[in-house]
Amino acid sequence: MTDANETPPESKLSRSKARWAREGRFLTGKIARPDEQRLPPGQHLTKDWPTLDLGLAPNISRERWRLDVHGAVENPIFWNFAEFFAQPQTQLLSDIHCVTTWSRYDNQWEGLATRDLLAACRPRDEARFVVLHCHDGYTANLALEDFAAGDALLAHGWSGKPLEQAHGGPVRLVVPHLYFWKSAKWLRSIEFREDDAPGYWEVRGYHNRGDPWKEERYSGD
Ligand SMILES: Nc1nc2c(c(=O)[nH]1)N[C@H]1C(S)=C(S)[C@@H](COP(=O)(O)O)O[C@H]1N2
Ligand SMILES: [Mo]
Repeated sequence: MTDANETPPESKLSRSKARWAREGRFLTGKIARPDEQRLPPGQHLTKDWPTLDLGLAPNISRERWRLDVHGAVENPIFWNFAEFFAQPQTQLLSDIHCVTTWSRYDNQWEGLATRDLLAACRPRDEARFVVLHCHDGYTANLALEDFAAGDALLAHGWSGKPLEQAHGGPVRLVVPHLYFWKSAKWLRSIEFREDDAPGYWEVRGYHNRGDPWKEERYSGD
């Protein structure tokens, strides 16, 4: 496991993905609306579920896992898995859209809705951004409104089973309306901030928001 304060690793895939951002790979130049078209522009459907990450796949048991919620909140949280599991449970069905062009429909998630987390930690008025910190050193940033979307959750279950380590278990974020790189795996802490702080891909040429229907793949778009 990498200490999350170290510089996260580069890999063959992360170098390719940084190059794709410079080249504007996969861009179709089309815009679509989610109520008119289920598959965003430039995406293709897959039935299996690829794994994409920096290649570390940290092994954190439910026993060792903790969630640290801090920053601009009235009520900082430090939960173990049992305390996290005792929070209100939500089941949601949603589609995945990865910026490398695969999409996967009808993923069945179970966990804590981000709205319920917000009710528990109570962001202060000045909080406008959220940064997710992960056990492999990965980070992702979101506007508070995107984090608070009604279908966003901290997932511990997938298809009725515990979320697999390869897909970010014990707990990952799922934000279905943005490209999947925002959905941080192996979640360790959640930081609420006044100012934005671009994450791992956002400082490597990827779009700060990442709306798949607007094809917000790269920051140079
Ligand atoms: N901690 C962490 N979260 C991460 C990543 C990562 O490298 N580390 N990769 C992101 C990217 S680019 C994608 S596409 C999805 C992939 O999730 P999956 O492997 O479950 O398909 O996780 C996202 N969350
Ligand atoms: Mo990705």
